[in-house]
This record gives sequence, structure tokens and C-alpha cells, in this order.
Amino acid sequence: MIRVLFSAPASSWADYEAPLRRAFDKAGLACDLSTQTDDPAKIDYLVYAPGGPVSDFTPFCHAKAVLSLWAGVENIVSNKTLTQPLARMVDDGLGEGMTEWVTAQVLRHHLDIDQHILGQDGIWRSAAPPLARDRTVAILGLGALGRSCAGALNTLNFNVIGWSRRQKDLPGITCYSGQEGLNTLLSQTQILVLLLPQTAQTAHIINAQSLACLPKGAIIINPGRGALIDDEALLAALDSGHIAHATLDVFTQEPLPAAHPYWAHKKVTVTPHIAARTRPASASRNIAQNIKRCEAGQPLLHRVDRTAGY
Ligand code: NDP
Ligand code: OXD
Repeated sequence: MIRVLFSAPASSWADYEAPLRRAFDKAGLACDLSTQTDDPAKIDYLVYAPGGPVSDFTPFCHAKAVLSLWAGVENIVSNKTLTQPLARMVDDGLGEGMTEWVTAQVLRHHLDIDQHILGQDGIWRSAAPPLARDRTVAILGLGALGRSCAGALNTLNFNVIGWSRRQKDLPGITCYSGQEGLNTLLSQTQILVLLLPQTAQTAHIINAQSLACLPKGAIIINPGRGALIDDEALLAALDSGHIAHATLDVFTQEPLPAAHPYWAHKKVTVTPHIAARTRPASASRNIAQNIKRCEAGQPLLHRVDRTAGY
């Protein structure tokens, strides 16, 4: 019997219990799945999400892996008690959700949809928006989610450019890496999408200096992590008119405090960390697949590089 501990907020157990049991059965895994254990040393795998009961992994001394339900692992990656291999979530549901959300936000700004929704004032403004081919959208982070969004935007004919730690070669996308590459990318960007993980290297990557590299009137869309942005620098750039609008889904502190200036700012749209959700059915299949691989002595899929931090 394979012992699996579910360590996530109690509220998510109802969503995950049945899909996980189904996925284990379907994968031919005999698993004892539970939210509690009297004997952590007997646990083989932990299914993990922030806000659950486990923060000290030391007692789980025989666990073969910790399997994150989240794509972003900044809450666990630097946990000194975690010596077990860690896998992050890569899930079709996450990818589809993020691609839909990012595409919607890009189209909102590209077509200036707000002007027509909010400006029903009797004035016939007949200027047509430019075509996607004339709009440059940059994506920082060309991983599972960034690539999916880049592909969809490219299919819509946007001029898509992207940046990652290791140089990429993706069809239809102009790819950059390194600091020089970032500066070159920013200088051409009209709509900037942040899909980087939160690491020591990416914290405040959007700061006064990088904001100044963007052309006046650029738009920022952040479904990555709040810590990617220096909030004070962004607010200053919005107030000066250098940045035209920011659509933010993630924040340094979540929930975003009611008094935070982002809520009331006319040039900011706040969404409550809903850009993409891990979907229990597909995520459970991924978890089962990874356990099956591990039991067969195969390497974990989507294993986190603890040194790189993602
Ligand atoms: P991946 O790990 O697949 O991709 C991360 C990308 O960022 C890679 O292209 C990587 O480069 C690049 N990167 C990492 N560090 C650097 C760096 N220092 N400089 C340049 N590029 C860097 O992650 P996902 O695409 O799956 O997810 C991205 C993030 O999206 C998550 O970490 C999470 O924070 C956020 N997220 C938000 C959600 C929401 O609802 N708002 C939902 C899910 C995720 P390389 O390719 O070279 O490794
Ligand atoms: C994730 C998220 O990282 O929901 O999965 O942000």
C-alpha cells in the first residue's frame, strides 16, 4: 500500500478527495489517501498546497516526493526542512485558464474595449483599432504557461516576443535572454505580460529602471507573482502617465488589503488571483502519473530545481 498524505487547506479536501482516488484507481495504484497521519515516517508521498498543516517536512523521512498542487512553488522551495524531491504542478487546466485570461486582457487593451464599454456618451468615435500584427506583446517567462499564451497570441497574429533564463527557439516568437535581451525586449513592448516564477532573481524585476525602458503608454499584465513588481515604482509610473494601465492578478500580500492604493487607482485593474486554477480532475491525473513514475524508478516530471528556485 502506498501512503499518500494530502496537506492542503482543509477546504480543498472536498474538491480533491474523489478525483485523487479515481486517478489512483485508474493508474492502478493501491493508495491509502488521508489528510492525517499518526506516523509521518510511513508516508510515501505528500500532495502539497500552501496553507495546509505541514510546514516541517523533517518527520516525513521516508517520503519519496512532495507533489505541489500549485505551479508556483515560492512558498515551499526554500523550506530548509524539505529534503525530499519536489514536483510543481503543470496541468492542462492551468494552461488553458491562463491562456484564456491573458488573451482576454491583451485583447481588452489592444482593442481599447473600455472606451466603448465605459464611454456610452452619444459621441460617435469611429477610429478603428490597429490590427494585432501591428501590436507587440512581450511575455517574460516562456515556461509551460508563457509558451501557451505566446502560442495563442501568435495565432491571433500579434507580434509576440519573449524572454527566459535559457535562450529559447520557438516558432513565430522572437526570443531573448539575459539582461541585454531584457532591455531590447522592453524597448519594443506595447503590452507586457509577466509569467515568471518568484525567485531571488526575479523579485522586483519590474522596477523604476525596467519601467523606464518601456515605451510611454505601455500596458502591464501580471498573472505571475506580486513580488515581480516594485509596487511603488509601478504606481509612480502610472501616475506620471508613462505606464497607461496595469492589470494585476497577483500581489505581494494576498488577499490585497482593502486600503491598498491599487484598488482605487483608475489605471489599475485588480483581479483576485483567478487567472488560472489547478483543476482537480486533471491535476489528480498528473499526481497519479508522477507517483506511478516514481514507483517504477523513473524520474519525477516537473521536478523543481531547488538552486534555480522554480
Ligand atoms: P515554468 O517554470 O514552466 O516557467 C518559468 C519561466 O520563467 C521559464 O521560461 C524560465 O526560464 C523563466 N525564468 C525563471 N527565472 C528566470 C530568470 N531569472 N530570468 C529569466 N527567465 C526566468 O512556470 P509556469 O509557466 O508553469 O508558471 C509561471 C508562473 O505563473 C508560476 O511560477 C506562478 O508564479 C504563476 N502562476 C500564476 C497563476 C495565477 O492564477 N495567477 C496560476 C499558475 C501559475 P527557462 O525556460 O530558461 O527555465
Ligand atoms: C499556482 C497559482 O501557482 O495558483 O498554481 O498561482
